[in-house]
Amino acid sequence: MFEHLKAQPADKILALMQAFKDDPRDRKIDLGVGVYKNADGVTPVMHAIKAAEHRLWEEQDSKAYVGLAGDPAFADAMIGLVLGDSVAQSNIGAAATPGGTGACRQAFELIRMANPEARVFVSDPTWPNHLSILKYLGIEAMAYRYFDDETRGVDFGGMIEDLKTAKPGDVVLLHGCCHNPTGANLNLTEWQAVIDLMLDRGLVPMIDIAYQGFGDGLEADAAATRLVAEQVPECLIAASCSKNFGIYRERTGLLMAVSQDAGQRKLNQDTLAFLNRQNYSFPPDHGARLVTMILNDDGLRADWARELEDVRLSMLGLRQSLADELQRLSGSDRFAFLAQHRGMFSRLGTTPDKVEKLRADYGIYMIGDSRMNIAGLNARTVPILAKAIVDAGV
Ligand code: PLP
Ligand code: TYF
Repeated sequence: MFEHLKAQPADKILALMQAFKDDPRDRKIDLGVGVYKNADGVTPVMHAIKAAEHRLWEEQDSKAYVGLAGDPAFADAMIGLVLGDSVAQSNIGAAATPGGTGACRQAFELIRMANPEARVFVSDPTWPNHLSILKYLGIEAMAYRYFDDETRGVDFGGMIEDLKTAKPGDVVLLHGCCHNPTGANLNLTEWQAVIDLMLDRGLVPMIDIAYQGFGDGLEADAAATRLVAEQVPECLIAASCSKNFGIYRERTGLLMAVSQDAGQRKLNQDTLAFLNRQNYSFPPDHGARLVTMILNDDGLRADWARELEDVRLSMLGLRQSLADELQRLSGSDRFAFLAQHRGMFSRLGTTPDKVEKLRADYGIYMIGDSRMNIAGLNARTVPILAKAIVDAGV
């Protein structure tokens, strides 16, 4: 049997992570995988998570199974965080999933079950796992223009033009904030235009929100998702807790199915539970429990929000100093977009050859499409990167 297996394409981001580890050079700089790192290059356990774990250790007296959709208290807390009061809780079916990846996977499965004809429109570029999971599930992915190579902003005209080719029932996958891999985002006026188009054409939005709190703040980063959820008849929202709670390996996420028709909720909820059962029975609980505890406790929540805000501001500071340094060294404003982008990533917008040159000659690791993890920088490495970018002729 095993001899029939075919080698599968590797995840380029994870392959780069390994290449970085294997590089013996001291001066190497890792701007690859999307993991937050502080100025010392450490991905810390957040203070509120430590405190919640401590409390959980003292108070938890059972690890028996919870439920197929996870603990409803986790869903309620996350719905509050992501959607605020934009949609009545009674209109939302939700299930805990292993991370945001699990939420995306379950969302795609639900789409395929509900409408096998549906195609999923994805931004060009998007997070590579979107494409690989869609392909694996046999769902047709259609790219819509998104990144403008000239301005390094959003090609909004191209995006709208491409979305106009979608048929009723097709799904539009949108990044709620902090677009991965580009860092370029729609403003709220543009979001409204996309919503109007989706309403006009009967398209179903799916929002992947994996970086709430990393861009313009917890509330601002959720604004677009809320705008969508309160206006469209139905949508799917895949939320990840990996980044904003720093609990990557705990695999914590939530899939929400929002319907303006409250009568639809039970079927949505039951379907999400069914899909969990088919894939892994019960979703992981540890991270979800910590998140619930933090969001429902005023003290822990304030502590968490403060630390998250420090993380956000540190990345904004790095963006600004990199843009400033590049302005100084290149004598031009052509890198100003770095300070406009939001979230963990920016697409530098250079060729694979230059990306390879930066790796080979300077020990700077970014993804082949020139995506940089801004959190991989610090005050010492910003000038090194800026000089390398200019010297390499980017
Ligand atoms: N969606 C996007 C766009 C991401 O960048 C990520 C990665 O962090 C995820 C989803 C899901 O991450 P995880 O499965 O670790 O929660
Ligand atoms: O884009 C990133 O770097 C993060 C982390 O298969 C990640 O989203 C990378 C690859 C992967 C899962 C998560």
